[in-house]
Amino acid sequence: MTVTPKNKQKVAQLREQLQKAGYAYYVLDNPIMEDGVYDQLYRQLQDLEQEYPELITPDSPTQRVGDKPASQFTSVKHNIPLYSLENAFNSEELAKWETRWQRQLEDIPEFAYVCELKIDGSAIALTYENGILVRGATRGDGVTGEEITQNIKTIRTIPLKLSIDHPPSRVEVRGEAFLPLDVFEEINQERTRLGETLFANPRNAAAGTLRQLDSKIVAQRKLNFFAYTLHSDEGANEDIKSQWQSLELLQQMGFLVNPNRKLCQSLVEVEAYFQEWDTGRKNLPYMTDGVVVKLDDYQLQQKLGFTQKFPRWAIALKYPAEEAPTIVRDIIVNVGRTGAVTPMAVMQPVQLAGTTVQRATLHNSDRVSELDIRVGDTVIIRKAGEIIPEVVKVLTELRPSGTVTYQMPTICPECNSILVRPKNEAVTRCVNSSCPAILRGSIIHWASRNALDIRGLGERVAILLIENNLVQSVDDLYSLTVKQIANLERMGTKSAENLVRAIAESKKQTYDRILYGLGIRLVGSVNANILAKSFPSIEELSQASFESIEAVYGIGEEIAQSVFEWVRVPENIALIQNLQAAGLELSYSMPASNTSNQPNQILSGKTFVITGTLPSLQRNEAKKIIEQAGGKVTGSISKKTDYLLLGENAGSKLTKAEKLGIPQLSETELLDLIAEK
Ligand code: 1X8
Repeated sequence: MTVTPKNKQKVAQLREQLQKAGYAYYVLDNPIMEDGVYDQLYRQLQDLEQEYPELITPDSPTQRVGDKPASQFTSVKHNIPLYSLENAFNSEELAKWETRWQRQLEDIPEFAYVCELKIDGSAIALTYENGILVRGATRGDGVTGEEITQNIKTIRTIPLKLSIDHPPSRVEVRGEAFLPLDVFEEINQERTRLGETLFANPRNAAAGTLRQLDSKIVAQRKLNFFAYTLHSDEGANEDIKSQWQSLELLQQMGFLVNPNRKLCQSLVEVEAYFQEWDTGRKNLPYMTDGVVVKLDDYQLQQKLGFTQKFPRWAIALKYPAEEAPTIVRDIIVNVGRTGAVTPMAVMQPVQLAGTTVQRATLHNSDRVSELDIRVGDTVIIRKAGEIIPEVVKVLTELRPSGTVTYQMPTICPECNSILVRPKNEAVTRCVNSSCPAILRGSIIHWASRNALDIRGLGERVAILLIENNLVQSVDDLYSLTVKQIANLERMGTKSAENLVRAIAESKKQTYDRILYGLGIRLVGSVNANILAKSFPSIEELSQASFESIEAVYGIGEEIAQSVFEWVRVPENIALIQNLQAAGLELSYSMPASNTSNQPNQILSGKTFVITGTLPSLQRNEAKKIIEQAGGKVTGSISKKTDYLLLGENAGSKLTKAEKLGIPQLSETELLDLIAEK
């Protein structure tokens, strides 16, 4: 078939639309197109390209994932070497650096420093010719790297085509490819399950991912990229005279540039930035290990040049290592919500990255044998991905005499059933589905921050609820009453009210969080989000074919299998029905949906008046809760008032309500009413 001008134009239009939508979604984090529309346009483009392969260009959005895995990578020499950075670990070292570069110069000009976050990833170099990405390479040893263009194209924040009008004939863009922390953790969880060695940090995980031969696997890993260096052909960008300007140009070109940069006039300001981000970094979804300080002015950079190893005009100011030695007091096992038995070291408490740490994961029995960790050992522990501490090393030279090799238990410490270790899995499991540890783990997971986020429902309370037979499954949480909880050990009315309220509030959580909370094997929060977007209701997900789940970008075969099986288990089907009956919405509601579709409209048509000080709720909170349950709150008592919500020190409203015979409700009664449906 010959290409008609119409088809050619259509292909160009589709590419432009998809490119814009992708940029808005991935770089700006501000979508402009519905996912379904994107998918349809993408398919149209794919179909046209299949029909007219001569129209395929390397910058087409369809070319982000390659057809077949590479058999090996070829090495490439970098046009300009990639230097590493000199490190400074404190203010003195930073000050020394400033003195050093200033001594190089006859006279010191006015200058500024650009501060950027140092990303714990893997440096890569991208080459664009006439605005088109032609090559991506790893840093390698700085002089020679590996060509990984196909893998790099899977990173959605790397433009396949620069979005500026007259791109220089050749530009090289450098930056850091990195894995978001949640993805890093999911990869390690998966590796634990498969008995593979774990990535020690997101940097290793990113580097390992970039060197995957199969770009389909790379695409699933959701690498991201921050651009931070721009080199263009001699004279091509004369307007760019500084690092700060180059970051702005990179942004215009369509790259993701880290927004947390700062132009500083002195080391005092640099240190303030460093301190600010020592706290701030804990809230970032990616790992940083310091701050990069660069002299802003290109002329000054050029004057200073490079040593054998480093640029003289830049330095990395690093955060202290997050590793510490301590002594193992005991080795125990923890049974998780999947029944997986995780060995843990209980240690002499130690300060690590600002928190006191007492337990560290040993991952699985293979890891225990590999480390040969014993009670009494001195070990090095580290916060992996800044979240779960792990034992990285045993200092055997410090081992006291008389220690014995640790043996994993053969029966479940919680229910005494025999533990199993499936062939070709590294994980030991308790397979008794009524093991209290599994229920406890499911409840804790359900209430966790990225799931339903129920404050006050942690391990202690989960255990209490289970031991008192109040909860046999997560859906039972939604029928708990203040009275039931208040009777439990160390609870009291106040905490019970808070908990019932938090549980009721959690009904409003979005579908993707609920999906994550269900704890389907291999479905972490990232995958739950993808699944929820692709199948915007649990019904759609339940009815989806295995193939259609697997076809979702980012969802691999094993995950698809796990989901496909989960939605077919009768207990799970019942769980979903019970959750829906409790008022949870397992779908994305349409923005225009009317209130009659909303869950739990128990107060529908009822008018409330609030008076006095409520024991735990603010007035506006109470109002919100009533309104969310379909009720209305007015300011004064009349014959139309259905209930008076009564707090302490009520005044004339109470008198009037009594006169009119209007029923009164306490905060507790209100919350119970809502919780009971
Ligand atoms: C390494 C890194 C740099 C930056 C951020 N993260 C890194 N890991 C940056 O400049 N924003 S620069 C750099 C290097 O030159 N080796």
